Formats: sequence, structure tokens, C-alpha cells
Amino acid sequence: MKQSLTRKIIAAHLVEGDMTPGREVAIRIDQTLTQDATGTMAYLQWEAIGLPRVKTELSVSYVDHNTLQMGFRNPDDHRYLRSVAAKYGIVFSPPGTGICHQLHLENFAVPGKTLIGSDSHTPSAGGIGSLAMGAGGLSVALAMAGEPYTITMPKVFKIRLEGELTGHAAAKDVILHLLGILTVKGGVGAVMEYCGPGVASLSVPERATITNMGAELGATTSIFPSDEQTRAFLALMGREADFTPLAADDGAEYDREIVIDLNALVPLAARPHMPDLVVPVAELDGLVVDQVAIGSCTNSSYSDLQGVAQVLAGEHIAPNTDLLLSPGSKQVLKMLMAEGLLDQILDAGGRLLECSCGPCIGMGGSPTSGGVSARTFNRNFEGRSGTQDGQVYLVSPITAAFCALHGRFTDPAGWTKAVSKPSLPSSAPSIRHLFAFPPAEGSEVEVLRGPNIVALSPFDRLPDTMELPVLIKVGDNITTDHIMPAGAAITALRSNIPAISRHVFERVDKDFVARAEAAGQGLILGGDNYGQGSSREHAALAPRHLGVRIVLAKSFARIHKANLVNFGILPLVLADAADYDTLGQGDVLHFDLTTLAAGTPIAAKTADGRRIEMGHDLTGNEIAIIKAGGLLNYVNDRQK
Ligand code: MIC
Ligand code: SF4
Repeated sequence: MKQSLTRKIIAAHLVEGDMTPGREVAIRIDQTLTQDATGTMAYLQWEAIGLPRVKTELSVSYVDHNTLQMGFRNPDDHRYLRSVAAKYGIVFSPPGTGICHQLHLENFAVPGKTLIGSDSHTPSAGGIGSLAMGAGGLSVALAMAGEPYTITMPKVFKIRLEGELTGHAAAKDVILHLLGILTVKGGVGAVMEYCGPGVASLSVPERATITNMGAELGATTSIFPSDEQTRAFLALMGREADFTPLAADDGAEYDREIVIDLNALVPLAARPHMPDLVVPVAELDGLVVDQVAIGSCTNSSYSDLQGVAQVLAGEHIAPNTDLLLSPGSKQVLKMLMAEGLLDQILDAGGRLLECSCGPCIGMGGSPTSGGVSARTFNRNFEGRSGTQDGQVYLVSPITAAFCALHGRFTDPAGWTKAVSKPSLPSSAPSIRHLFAFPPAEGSEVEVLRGPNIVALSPFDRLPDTMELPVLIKVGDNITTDHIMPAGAAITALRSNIPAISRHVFERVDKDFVARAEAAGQGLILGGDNYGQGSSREHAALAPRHLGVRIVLAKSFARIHKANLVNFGILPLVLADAADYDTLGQGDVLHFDLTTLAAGTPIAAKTADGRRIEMGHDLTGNEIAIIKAGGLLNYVNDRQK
């Protein structure tokens, strides 16, 4: 059979399973990455596994999310991560070096390799032809232990690109266009594989923008072929030896095909508060912009910022707006400096922030009350910017630069400043010496912990029968930012589950925690696509800590569902969506789980005797994990 590139890479890494979409496959993982916000928990779990050294080809621990170091918590976390990396054979990227996905693309990602990362935007490396997926920290810890990674075999969508981008349209507009078609749940259970004649015109950083934001489609991952563009990028990074040409077979079969004519694309923007609320920038003409933020793992490459510098050269940003810039890596920053492009942005009034996630995760740089912020980021969920009523629009760097220049959205038809096609610089200074490569032997290295780093206490097993009150009823597309908010203050508690649990659902319902504690245990009632967004396992761990045993929803996002299973929470799907309307907060459901098994529906009874029918798509393995009280218990049981 003629194969897609996705299926070829999965086949080459298959350890167990049947490659029929919807079935479970276990694949060998070559590389892992973590970032600080999810990393401390991942490494606490790694330590609980008790191995002396990681078993992957490469594992990297990046510090990029919370670099503010307000108080001892962050610096303690960073010190812990540095010491764990040295002890167990992991490369450590210190704070300020850059954003994990940009750095991984530049320094480590390899075509054809598998990568999992404890961050949902790990698919950025799909821009170089790596099969890269976001996962919970525990899954990453197990991959470091050499365990295969289990996923539902995805469908593969062919995204055929034709023509070339023209005018002021950019790679960001390709993925915004696709989000407009597929919506934030249209990619669930699928990989977006890019092909067609338009691919050759896109450089690796442009491809990475597209694969990065495939996360917002809910896709398992996104991938581009590895071709001459890939070779050129790897050569520039001093890594041509990592190049292998890779592509789908001619005539490969796909589950769905979507054609995008790049020539027809115009600058687009996603309106507040969802990445799929996409409109042409022209429709926003006149809307005042209070803040512009350029950076994030989606759009912080050299070519992104080169375009910004071209728009701003010799100009000054409008007096009513503020321009924040976070380059993706020190390498990008050095290239901008070497070519005088940084001067152009700073002279126009831009503010230089650290090479880190920064405002994207509400780590500073919040907009004014009710303020409009045009951002080159990938998520505009309500409150994520740190300003609850901030109005975040997601745009390309070029659109962002014009917003800064005019202090408002303007119709691209009037953008007279031309921007050259994004290009790679002629040379790129290596920053590899900034990484701490682990010593050959780590047994003598001491792991350094601070008082905010609290080991995980084990969870109990799933009882056969339970009376569970509905602790909260939420709507469709609930994100992990709703469940477990980020921002500087809360992210500092990522290594301390009892402390971070105090913030569960606080932006949705400030009484949730007290109610959950009073009930002792309960369930969450959700709508469609429950748990979309981040890979943060805290969105499962912290509710579990508060006694949540079941999430009953219309449907789930992939990574969050896996995180629920990993921590022993049962994800059940309402068989009849109408039951969602009849159930409310405070209703008590009686569950008898003695017959819980793969492929078997179950039912619960309400206090007044009504039956609520439920299904699930859990495999036998997943059920065993949930019954054991989570994956750590399950693995420990197996080792006994
Ligand atoms: C995000 O963009 O939401 C994050 C912060 O990078 C998360 C990870 C986290 O919550 O720590 C992600 O996307 O996985
Ligand atoms: Fe960092 Fe934002 Fe990218 Fe998440 S989406 S990794 S917070 S830059």
C-alpha cells in the first residue's frame, strides 16, 4: 500500500498494535523534551520510576515558561531541573536561552525521528519532518524510561498546498485559514500532513508556524516532508548530517483531503476568545489596538522578526500602542543584532523582553483593562493574557507590525510597505555552548530541591461503586486554562499539587474548590471538546487531588483525556447529548463500575432513579490504569 509520511514513521517505530485508525498503537520514542512549567512534575514522576539514566537517544529540559523568578519558587525549580538533568543524562537549556520549540527546531529536531514533549506545541518539530507530539509529563517520564508511547492510531488528513504566498499573507494565515475550516476540534484524532507543490516555497520556520498551531485544531500532530528546504535549514544550523529526504509515496491514501490555494490567502486574524474565530484583517479595519506582542513558539523565528523590522524600519509605532518583542532564541536575537534589525525594531519604539514564552502564558505583558492586544501567538483563550477582559487577536508578525505602526487594525489593501519573502540569514551563530550537556556519569550528582517542590502522594484505586455529585457543569470547548489557570503566580506552584489545587476552575467559579472539598469526591460535567489546549497534566492532577473521580462530557480533547487516564480519572461520554441538559450542578449520580470494560457502555442512576447512559472509547489497558488509580500505580504494580 502507498503510504503517507505519517504512517511510514509510525510503522518504522511500531512496537505493538494495529495501524487501523482508532486502534491503539505503541511506538518507540527517540527524543523527549520538557519545559519548566510541566517539567518539574515530569521529573518528580521520572524519579519515582527509579532508573539511573534516561533511555532515549536525546532528552532535553528547557526552561522558558516561568523565568520571572519572583520569590524562591521559580529559581528553586530551575535549580532542581538543572540537577536532575545532570544526574540522569538530560541536556539542560537554562532560562533565557529561548523557547523550547524554537530551540528544539534549531538544535535537535531530526527528520523521521519521533519526539514527545510535555507541551502541546511540540508538533512544531513537524516543520522539519519529525513526528512530534504533545503529551502529559508522566507519559514523557515513561518515554525517558524507554517505554513505548501509546496513542490512538490517527487518521491522516492530506493538506495540499498549491501556489505561493503573495503580498502580505504569511504562514500564520495558512494555519488560521485551516482553523477557520476545521475549528478547534476538527483535527481531533487526525494528523495534518502537508504536501503538494506549495510546500517547496515554505522555509522550515514557516512550516513550523503551521505545524505548531495545528495543536489548536486538536490534531495529534502535523508534519511536512523533509526536502531541500529542510536541508538548507539544517545546513544553516550546522547540522546537515541530520538531513534525510522524506516524503509520502506518490498516490498515498489519506482519510480526507483539503486543498489550500496559497495565492488566494489574505492576512487573517482570530478574534477573542478562540483560535478558530477567524476573519480577514480587512474586516477589523479601524479597531484600535492598545498592545502588540510579537513572539511565542508560533512566530518568533528570524524570518518572522525580519518581516517586522522591514515594516517598522525608519518609522515610529503609534503613540496609543505598546509593542513587546520576545525573540524565540538567543540565536534569533543574535542574528537580528548582527543585521541591524533589532535596532530598527527598538528605534521604532519596541520593547525587548527575554527570549521566553513571556506574555503568551500571561508571564508579564498583560494588556490594559478591556484592551485590544494583537498577538502573534497561538492561543487567545479568555483571561490567558493575565487580563480577564483583555481582547486578544491572533495575527501574523506582519499584521502585528502594521497594527503597531497604525495603532489600529487597517485594511491590508492600504499597506504600502512591501515585505520581502521570508528568508534564512546567510549565516547563523551557534549557541550550542549555552546548553548544559550532562556528564557521562551522573550517580554522584545531588538533586537539589526547594521547599515548594512537594513529592506526589499516591492516589487510591477506583472503587467499584461510587455516589458522585456533579461538582460543576461547564460548556463546550473548555480549555485547560479554564480548569487550571497559568500566569506568574499560579505557574510558580506547578511543583506543589496541594497548593496549586486551590486554583482549580477559579476563573470560572470561585467556589469550586470549597464545594469539591465539602463533597469529598465528585464529577465534572462537560460539553464538547473538554480539556482542549495545553498539555498541562495539572488540569487532571489537581482536580484528582480535590476528589474528582469522573469527568462526564460530550467529547474530549486528546492530550487531556490521556492525562485524565494517567491520574486515574474516568473519562466518560454521554450517550445521549440531551442528558447534558437534564443534569445540573448538585445532582448525585450512582455508579456501579463492576462491569467497566473496553467496548462496554455503562449507566449511572440519578437520585430519582433515572438512567443516564454513557459510553467511552477506553482500551483494556486504559481501564486497568484507571482502576489502579493511575499510571504510576499501574507501572509499580507491574514491577512487583
Ligand atoms: C501553553 O501554551 O498553554 C503551555 C503553557 O505551553 C502549555 C504547557 C503548560 O501548561 O505548562 C502547553 O501548551 O502544553
Ligand atoms: Fe510557550 Fe506560549 Fe508556546 Fe506555550 S504556546 S510553549 S506558553 S510560547
